[in-house]
Amino acid sequence: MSSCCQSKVDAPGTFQELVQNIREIFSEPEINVEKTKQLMASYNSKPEEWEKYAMFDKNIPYSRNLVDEGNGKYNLLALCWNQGQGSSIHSHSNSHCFLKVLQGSVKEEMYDWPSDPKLKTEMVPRKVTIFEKNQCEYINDDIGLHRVQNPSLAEGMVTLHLYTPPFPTCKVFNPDTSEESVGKMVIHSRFGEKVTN
Ligand code: CSS
Ligand code: FE2
Repeated sequence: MSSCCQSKVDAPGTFQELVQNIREIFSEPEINVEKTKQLMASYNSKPEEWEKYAMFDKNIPYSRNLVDEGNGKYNLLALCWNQGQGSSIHSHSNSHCFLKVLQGSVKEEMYDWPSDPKLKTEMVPRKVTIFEKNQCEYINDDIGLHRVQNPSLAEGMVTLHLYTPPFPTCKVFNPDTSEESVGKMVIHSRFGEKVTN
């Protein structure tokens, strides 16, 4: 067949339907990156459908709220970013990372892996992208490293992340020296209930 016949995904009507549809496509043995991206992008974000997970915490840059564990195959998390806050430059521990924008706009800086951390060179982004509400971004360690930020000083940002397989730690990098350390994937709430860490 010469022309492309990409299978279309039906847009989930609600956030709960999105969570359910993700479970369904991850019940298949192969991970289909394009299909997952399309599915996540096709959900039209409505705050009233996911706000029970979106627990902002003024005392930390961003909170990590578990929405679903996907039968141990993936973690689905709603991240709530305070105004102007962001992550460190980080890796994704050989997992797939999908990031869908639920509220606000996301600024992503993408970086190459440091060629030699012993050289202690400053890290300079390879690319800077803004993702708007409902868009879905994908990254893995072969693509590179990134830093995710809420560029707004007025509004909080909410993003939905799917990590498969789930991972407990990642590598974080000092932007001034490219030195590497271990970052822990702390969870602040599970299924809408606060966790006491
Ligand atoms: N890796 C960060 C968010 S950017 S993908 C985290 O999950 O905390
Ligand atoms: Fe990330």
